[in-house]
This record gives sequence, C-alpha cells and structure tokens, in this order.
Amino acid sequence: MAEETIFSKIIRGEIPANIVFQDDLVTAFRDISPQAPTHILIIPNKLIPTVNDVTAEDEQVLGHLFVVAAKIAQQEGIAEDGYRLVMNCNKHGGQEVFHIHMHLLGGKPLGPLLSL
Ligand code: DGP
Repeated sequence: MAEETIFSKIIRGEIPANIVFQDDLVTAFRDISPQAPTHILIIPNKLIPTVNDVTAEDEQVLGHLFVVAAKIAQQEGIAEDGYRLVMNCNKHGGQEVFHIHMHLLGGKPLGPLLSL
C-alpha cells in the first residue's frame, strides 16, 4: 500500500487549499509555490504515487485529468493564448510529491520547455 501524501489530506479537506474544481475522480487546486500567473495542480483522488505505477485501470481517471485541465484553462481565461501541462516522475523528473499530479501552467509566455 503506497504511503499517503499531503495531497490526500487536501482531497479530503483536512488541510486548506485553494480548490478550483473537484468531482468523484479528480481534485484541482492552486500550487502553493506558483511558477506562473496560473499554476494549478490537477490530481486523481485515487493515490497513484508515480507515472510508473499507472495501470490500464487508471485510463479513465487519467483521461479525465485532461478534460478537467481544458475546462480550467477556459475558466482561467488562458485557453486561447495557451498553456503547458507537465507531469514529473521520480528524481530525474523533479517529482517532490508522490501522488501523481498534472501541473497546469499559463498566463504568460512560458519559454522553452527545459532549463537544464
Ligand atoms: P512536483 O515537483 O511535480 O512533485 O510538484 C509538487 C508541487 O506541489 C510543487 O509545485 C509545490 C506543490 N505543493 C507541495 N505541497 C503543497 C501543498 O501543501 N499545497 C499546495 N497547494 N501545493 C503544494
């Protein structure tokens, strides 16, 4: 059984977060340390620690992350100008919280994908 992270507490409303969307499958909230004018994390309510742990059973929820990302981008008024969706995996990917999450970043030109 994977160990819960702070994100499970946010999903259950046990610690505060600026939640912008929640349904049976996913929760979206503003990143505590925003890297762009809009920086929202969209996460499955089910704990999946990393992309390496994804299985075929997760296809519905993972597809839903994209549907919700597109909806939130519209709400935030950044859909037309564009935005970036990022999911980090493990150490080389820079993952810090082991509950998979899609970063939705936008609100300004984001520049090149990688700064190495
Ligand atoms: P990553 O490096 O991909 O694992 O990104 C983790 C992100 O999670 C990072 O941008 C900061 C954010 N974060 C960490 N803890 C909290 C928290 O308690 N609340 C919120 N809103 N965001 C958090």
